[in-house]
Amino acid sequence: MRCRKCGERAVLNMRQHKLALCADHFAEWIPEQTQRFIEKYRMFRPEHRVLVAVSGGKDSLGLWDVLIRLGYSADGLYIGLGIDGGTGYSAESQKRCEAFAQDRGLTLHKVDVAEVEGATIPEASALTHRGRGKPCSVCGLTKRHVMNRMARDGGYDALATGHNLDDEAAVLFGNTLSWSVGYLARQGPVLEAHADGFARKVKPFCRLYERETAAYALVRGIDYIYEECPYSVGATSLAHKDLLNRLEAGRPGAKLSFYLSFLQAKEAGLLRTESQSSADVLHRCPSCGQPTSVPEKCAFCRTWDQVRARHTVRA
Ligand code: Q46
Ligand code: ZN
Ligand code: ZN
Repeated sequence: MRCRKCGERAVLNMRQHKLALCADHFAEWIPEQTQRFIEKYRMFRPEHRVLVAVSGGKDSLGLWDVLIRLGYSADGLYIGLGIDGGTGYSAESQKRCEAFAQDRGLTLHKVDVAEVEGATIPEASALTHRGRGKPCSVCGLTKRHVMNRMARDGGYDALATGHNLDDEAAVLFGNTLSWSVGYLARQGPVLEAHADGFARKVKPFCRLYERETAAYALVRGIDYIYEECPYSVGATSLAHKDLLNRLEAGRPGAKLSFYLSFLQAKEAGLLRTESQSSADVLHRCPSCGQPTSVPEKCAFCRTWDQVRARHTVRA
């Protein structure tokens, strides 16, 4: 297989785009595509400040690399979850993020959950009834809260995450299976900061296949953590990814067209009433000040109050 642009040996054949590229041209193509999506979905402009949530994985570090290459002012945010899983997952991922930032002279904000809140994510999960023994529920809640707080307090115009097309298609598939209208209404490349105190969230890689973001990290020589979080094993989203990969194998482009058709349908007005009604009623949490759908403490504050109360009793 030869590169379509220069005839050199291709490193990746993207059947869905009928495009094969060599390492150099592929390393150029990814930022061009990302810039196109940033503009198309009006994610942010050159004068804006962006906060990139980095986990040490290929997607988030790849995204940070692309944004810097495109000339954007982008800082990183690493959230220490205190997950070990026998591989020192959190410690390893933090090292990769720190090394990435240091080598390039970039600013990395770090928030260690155990330091700030008094317990690691697995400890907190064991002390609450959220998520039936799996820490993902407490983890997701905490990450959303910290990302929002850091973006808001740091005066960033947008919070960027490294979600790729495989992630987005799997979430879309799950939400479609259960017809979770509220979640469907909120899914997309941009989640507007519709309420005061909510940061604007953007996903510049949402149209890139996972094999493309992995190949990008490789050709750019980015040192990322290969291991997934140990708790991601057995997640429903992985089963959905597997199903979609089988669809894609038989019909290249199936994943992309599933996602893009959804965005078009949404644009055409599907889900409109629901999205407006669910976004309208927002209160301010009396404890942390973040917007919440209930007229009392938000789920984050209630959960961590419970964790601290039980932690103290046990100690
Ligand atoms: S939610 Fe669950 Fe992830 Fe948190 S505990 Fe790991 S798998 S990191 S995206
Ligand atoms: Zn080439
Ligand atoms: Zn709160």
